[in-house]
Formats: sequence, C-alpha cells, structure tokens
Amino acid sequence: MAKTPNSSPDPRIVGNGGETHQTASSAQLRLTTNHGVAVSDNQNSLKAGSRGPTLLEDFVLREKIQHFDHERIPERIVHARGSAAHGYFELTESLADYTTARILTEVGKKTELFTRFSTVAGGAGSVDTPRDVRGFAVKMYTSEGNWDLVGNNIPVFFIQDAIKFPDLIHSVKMEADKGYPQAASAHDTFWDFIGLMPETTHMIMWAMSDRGIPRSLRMIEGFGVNTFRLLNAEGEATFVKFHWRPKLGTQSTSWDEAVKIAGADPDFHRRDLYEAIDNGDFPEWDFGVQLLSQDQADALPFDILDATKLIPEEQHPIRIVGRMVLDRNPDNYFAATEQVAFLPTNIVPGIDFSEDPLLQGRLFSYQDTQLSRLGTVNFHQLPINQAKGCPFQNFQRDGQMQTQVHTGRANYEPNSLSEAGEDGGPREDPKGGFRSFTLPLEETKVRLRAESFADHYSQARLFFRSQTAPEQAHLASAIVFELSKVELDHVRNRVLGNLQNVDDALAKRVAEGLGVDLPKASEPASAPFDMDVSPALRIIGKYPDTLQGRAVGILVSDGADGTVVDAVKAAAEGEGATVKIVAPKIGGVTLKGGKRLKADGQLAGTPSVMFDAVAIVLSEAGCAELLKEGAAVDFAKDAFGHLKAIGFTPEAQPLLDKAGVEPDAGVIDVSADTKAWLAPAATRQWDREPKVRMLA
Ligand code: HDE
Repeated sequence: MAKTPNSSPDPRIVGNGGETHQTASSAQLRLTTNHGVAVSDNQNSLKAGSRGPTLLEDFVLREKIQHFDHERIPERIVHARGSAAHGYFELTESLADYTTARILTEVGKKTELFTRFSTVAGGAGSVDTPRDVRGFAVKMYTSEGNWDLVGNNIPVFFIQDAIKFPDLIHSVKMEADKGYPQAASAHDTFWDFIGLMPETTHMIMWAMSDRGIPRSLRMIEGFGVNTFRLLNAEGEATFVKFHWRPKLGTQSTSWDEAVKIAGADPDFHRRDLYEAIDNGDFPEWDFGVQLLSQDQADALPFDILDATKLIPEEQHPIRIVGRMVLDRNPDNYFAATEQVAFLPTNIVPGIDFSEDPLLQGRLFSYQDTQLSRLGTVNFHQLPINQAKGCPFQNFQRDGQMQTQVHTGRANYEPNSLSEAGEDGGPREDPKGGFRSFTLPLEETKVRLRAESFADHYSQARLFFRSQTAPEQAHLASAIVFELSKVELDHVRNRVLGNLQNVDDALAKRVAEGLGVDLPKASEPASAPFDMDVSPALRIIGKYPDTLQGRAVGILVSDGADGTVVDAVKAAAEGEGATVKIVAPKIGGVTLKGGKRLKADGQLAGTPSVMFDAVAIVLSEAGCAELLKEGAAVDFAKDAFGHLKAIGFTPEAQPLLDKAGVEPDAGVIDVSADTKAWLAPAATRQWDREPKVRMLA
C-alpha cells in the first residue's frame, strides 16, 4: 500500500504520520540503515517544510541513494553476460592411477559446485543468442580447496599465445570509434584480425558452425580447452583434456531463429536454464577425460601445448568418469552469478598446469581482473568464492573489505609463539600440499613461437570435412553473412585467401555466396595435411534425437478440439518435453464443448521460435480469425522455415497454406495420430532446408 506524501494530519510532523503503508509488526524485521538504525519512514525524505528543500542532514536518504549509486560493479571485460546455477559433481570412476586429487579418486562422493555459462563479446545487458562462443566455467568446492575448470563450449581457442588476447578481444568488441556493433563478430575489425592471424582459422570454423548459436545452455558441450596434467602419488604426470557432455545432447538454432529469439526473448537461455531447474528438470553433464602420456603426446602430429588444436576422440577416446548435475538456482543473481570469481589458478593437489602459452597467460589474468571487478584482494571471502569444502587459513591479513577477524599475535611464519602457549597459526604441509610437476627445463630465454605451432589449417580442414552436409552449408552461410557485413574489400579478401587453405570447395562457396571473385590463396606457414574425419565433431547425429528437455508449443483458438490438445500435450510430456499453450489472448480460449483452457503465452509474445516443435489445433472459425493475424501466420511460417515438426488439425489448413507450409514428413495431421508427430518433433527436418533457404 502506498502512503500519501506526508499523510500526517499535522503538517509539522514529519514522518510516519498516516500509517497507511506496511510497518514492522512484532513478527517482521525492522527496516534499518546499513548501520542498524531503525528507519521510521521509508517514503519521505527529510525536508525543511513539507515542500522542501531536502536537508543534507538526512543520513537515511543519503545512505540509500549513495548505495544505489554504487550498485553496479565493472562488468567482466569478456564473458560479461552470464547465467549460473549451483549443483554437484559426482565421481563414477576413480583416476587414482593418474592423480591424487580426491575429487578424481573418491568414487561416489558428491562435491558442491557452481557453474556459470556466458557469452564472450556482449555486455552484461546484451542478448542471449548472438553468434558467439559460450563460456562454461565450473567452480568445484572440493575437500582440498576450490578447483575452477574455466572452459568454453568449443574445444579450441582463437590464439596460441596469451599476448594476443587483448588484441583479439578489442577486435571483436564494439568498434572503438563507433561503439557498435554490440555482441556481434560480423564487422570489419574482427575479420581484419582473423584474416591477419591465420592461427584463428580452426576456431573460426567452430564459431561459424552451429555451435556458435546453441539452442540451450543445457545442450552445450564443455571443454577445458587447455592441456593440463594429472599427477599421481609417485609424482608421475599424464596430460589431460577435460570434457563435459550434456545428457540432453547438443542442439542448435538456425541463424534466422537466433535473430528472432533475440527480439522475442533476449533472456532466452537464462530463462530456459532457470525454468528447467525450477521445474525439477535438472540439467546434467557427463564428465570425461582424454589422457595422454608424454610419448603419446609426442606422437601427435601437432603440439599438445597448442590451444588451437584438439585431440580427435576417435584416436584418444574420452573416458567418462563422473557427472555434474545443476539442481539449484542462485537466490540472488548479483551475490552469486555476478560476484563469482573463476580462476584457472584454482587447482588442487594432483592436478597441474601445462606449459601451454595461452594457459600460462590466463594464470595471471583472472586473479588480476577480479581486483578491478570486485575491488579488493579479499574477493575470496565473498560467500560464492569461499573454499567451502575445506577451511582456508594463512597469514594474509587486512586489506579492503576484510571480513575475517583474525585474533592473536601470530601473523608471520615461521613463528615460535606456540612455545609460549599462544596460537602459532597454520603451517605448510610438504606431503599433502599442492606441488608442481618437476618439469626438467634447460632453455634459452626467447620471445618466439615454437615451430610445432606453425600448422594453422589442418585441423580447420578436419573440422569442416567432418561436418554433415547441412552443417557445412550452415558454416559456409555464416561466413558469408559475417563477411557481407564487412565493409573493407581487402579484409574480406584476406579471409577468402586463407579459407582456400582449409578447403577449396568451402572457399568457392563463400566467394559465390558473397558474389565476389576468389582471390589468390594465402601462403600457409606450414602446409596443411589431411586427417581422418572425426564424426564426433558434428552436432547432427552425434546424440540420439529426443524431446527430452525440449519445448513444445500448441497454438489454439476458440472452438478447438480439447481432446486433441490434451492428447498432443500428454504425448509430448510423455517424451520429456515441456508444453505451453499459446492463444490469441492470455486469458485463454473456450474449447469445443465450452471448457476453458488457460494460455501459457499470448501469441504475439510467444512466437514459434520459442519452441522445438509446434502443434496448431484450431476450429474453422478460429482459423478464419487467425488468417488476419500476422503473428499466427508467422507462427506457422517460422516453424516451417526453422525446420520444425508441425502437428495440425485439418481446420488449421488455411493458416498453413497462407504461411506457405508445404506437406512433408514433418507436417503431420495430429487429429488422427499424435504418436506419428513425436519422432519428427524430436529433431529438425533437414531435408526441408533447401526448400526454405538459399544456403551457400
Ligand atoms: Fe578467459 N578471461 N581468458 N578464456 N574466460 C575471463 O576473467 C583470459 C580463455 C573464460 O563466468 C576474465 O573473471 C585471457 C580461454 C570463461 O566468470 C579474464 C585469455 C578460455 C570466462 C580472462 C583467456 C576462457 C573467462 C574476464 C587468453 C576457455 C568467464 C572476467 C590467455 C578455456 C568466467 C574474469 C566467468 C573470463 C582472461 C582465454 C574461458 C579477463 C588473458 C582459452 C568461461 O581474466
């Protein structure tokens, strides 16, 4: 209840006169200032007279406004837009032969964790579905300290050496003079950098593939990207690559769909993750490792320390040894998702870094960036960052926002205060403490790129040639789209020159898609070679088709047949999908027979891009009405264009005709058989694509 300004009967009495708003009862906490003084009136500032001016003395007002003024902290320079959840890690198979890390040796033990997904280029307020890499950062609160596996949904990276990271990010962010485009790589500066840095080509293949436009954060793979080491009790090292595999499989949107989702629901991924967890559909990933001995690493045709390369899993299989379940949404977005500080340096005994020069730079950057973002060396004391699996204790003291109250005299080590009965504080643990791999080194100090890093194209070729035909077409079309936004001819041409080293046919398709001549191929630093194709690099066909975790929309009208609606809903839910009823009005519709059906979404605000498959169940009169509604026509047209299964009742045929929906295996009359619609609903209709889109 709002209180009217100064509702006191006596205008001289300033404060809580009218009692028309809620005040603290004995059962309720009193509103106070940050320093604990109870506030008598939270509606009116302290003024000289009822009509002002406001008095400087009003510490309640000043504190409140000042706190508000400082509510925002600097957003992350990359990965600013994120969505996160709590959950747990559970080990299913011990890696005791390779590591002493308890989280990787104690089978069955559940370790609390916090996972944050993100886009890279856009600001914190940007949309969820641009073409971009997705961050996949997991903080595990292990019993030996926090282990942060700060990865991406793509297993390789753009650059080989950390010194190029600021250049890469400057090039992809909004252009320095213009301040746009936001959250988009389709502009001159990005492609200028890409063309000039051929080592980016492999990652470009991934980013331009459908991996760059995922359907859901629950449906992305995760990769540690950099090579790490596991260390066993004997101090022996094994190289390791970390993998997360979604139980729901991978799935992507089409570009047109991603663009439309951005308008329909800028929070599409964040909402999807939140709602799934809220509904008890906990997203889950298998955790896997690729393990390589030094000899196996030496036998690879590339350098295991080069983060622009992957290790084909057909050659070195992924061992699934655990799982991650996300089962709890954060209570407060800022406290958890914004303040969480991931550090690749958060590592536990039994795991170690490799000499990967990209990783080595990361080991400095994250700690440093938290200081400007969170403002103090004590950011590890924030609840979300605290080591929860074990206590932390050392002699680091004071600093801004110190929340610990250290007692005693001992704040240095060694000390002998315990000999006098005082608390001497903690001591190092030579046996159980973190130890680095004893890497033999005898090197000259140089600023050089290893020759073993010189091949920039073989794995880009491997990726492109491993894709299915529709995926290759999407990839080529994505490059055409992006290069069409490039204004400088020489920038575009340099990329085309490089693409010829990947695959001639790809370069030709892109040039044709752009309507330009193919320039001369660029000279590769090292001649690319052919590798055996790797089906594991595909999205299509890699995981079984499923409706599990997918969303189905049923568009209904007044007079629609409720038995069909119920049957379609039950069938889809039976396969694990969530179903939403979409109606012209949010109040719902009156079904044939007079029963009311409530809507979950109003048509204009719930287009078919929000769903993986749709059904359109209308009455004749309802259909006639909807023929005049552009949003209804678009609902069907987009579902068809985005290769989704469309279930329909014959009364909806005029709408399908107007939307240009042609009969095919994914357009199914559900009045007769809802089951027949389920199989196509669990996938996209790839055969339809040439009918609806001119791809490169
Ligand atoms: Fe990051 N990266 N990065 N990065 N990165 C950051 O740290 C950096 C790289 C990744 O949800 C920043 O806390 C450098 C690779 C994720 O909070 C910053 C280099 C991979 C997140 C930073 C890389 C990543 C970040 C910005 C090249 C995949 C978001 C905010 C040497 C393995 C974590 C922050 C979250 C965030 C630096 C390259 C993943 C600036 C210097 C490769 C998922 O420190």
